[in-house]
Amino acid sequence: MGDGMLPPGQRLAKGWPVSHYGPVPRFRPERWTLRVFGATASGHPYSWTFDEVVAMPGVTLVADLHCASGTSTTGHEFYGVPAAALLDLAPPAPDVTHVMAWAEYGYSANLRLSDVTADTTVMATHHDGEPLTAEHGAPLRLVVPHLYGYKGPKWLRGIEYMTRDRRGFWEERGYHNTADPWTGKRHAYQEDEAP
Ligand SMILES: Nc1nc2c(c(=O)[nH]1)N[C@H]1C(S)=C(S)[C@@H](COP(=O)(O)O)O[C@H]1N2
Ligand SMILES: [Mo]
Repeated sequence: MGDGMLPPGQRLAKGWPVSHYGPVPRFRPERWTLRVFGATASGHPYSWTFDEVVAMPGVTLVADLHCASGTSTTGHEFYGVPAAALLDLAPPAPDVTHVMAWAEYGYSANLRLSDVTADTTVMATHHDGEPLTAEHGAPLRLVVPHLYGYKGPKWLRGIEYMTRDRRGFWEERGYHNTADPWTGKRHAYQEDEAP
């Protein structure tokens, strides 16, 4: 949004707190790949090294982040590769409706295909002109500013194309499957219909 408005029930945090489940992984460039797999149009998986990802055309995005626990941080400037660009390089099969975004240690978040192709959904390498720090998701973090923070995996390693929806890490643990912060609905029991 970037206009100073916060979603319902959110309060502004001081600075940029670090919040995630589990340890911060160490980046090993020689072992690192970004994979696209599952229901690709070609039937084959795709894989890129980190150097190949950073060579893709990048965009700058100013975004606010909203954690479902009730804190928001505003005015982040992210630089990175639009997620839509990756979908152009590795097209999904026609019946793909959702993706699972996978991170180190098995963290995952399910997204509608339309969340991924949104022009504000970016695989960020930089924040406010500096490389992302490890605790904020280096080397690659999915930024999905129109959804609660748990839909944006730090330490992104893969995109799985799915022909139907499946719940990710927090979605399996009682958090809302859609995660639109502007509805104020954080929990699975507030879902209108079974996913
Ligand atoms: N890999 C991974 N990514 C994650 C999480 C996590 O536990 N593991 N937590 C998410 C949640 S709930 C939030 S609110 C944001 C917090 O990002 P920050 O620490 O940069 O503020 O990271 C998201 N990405
Ligand atoms: Mo969060």
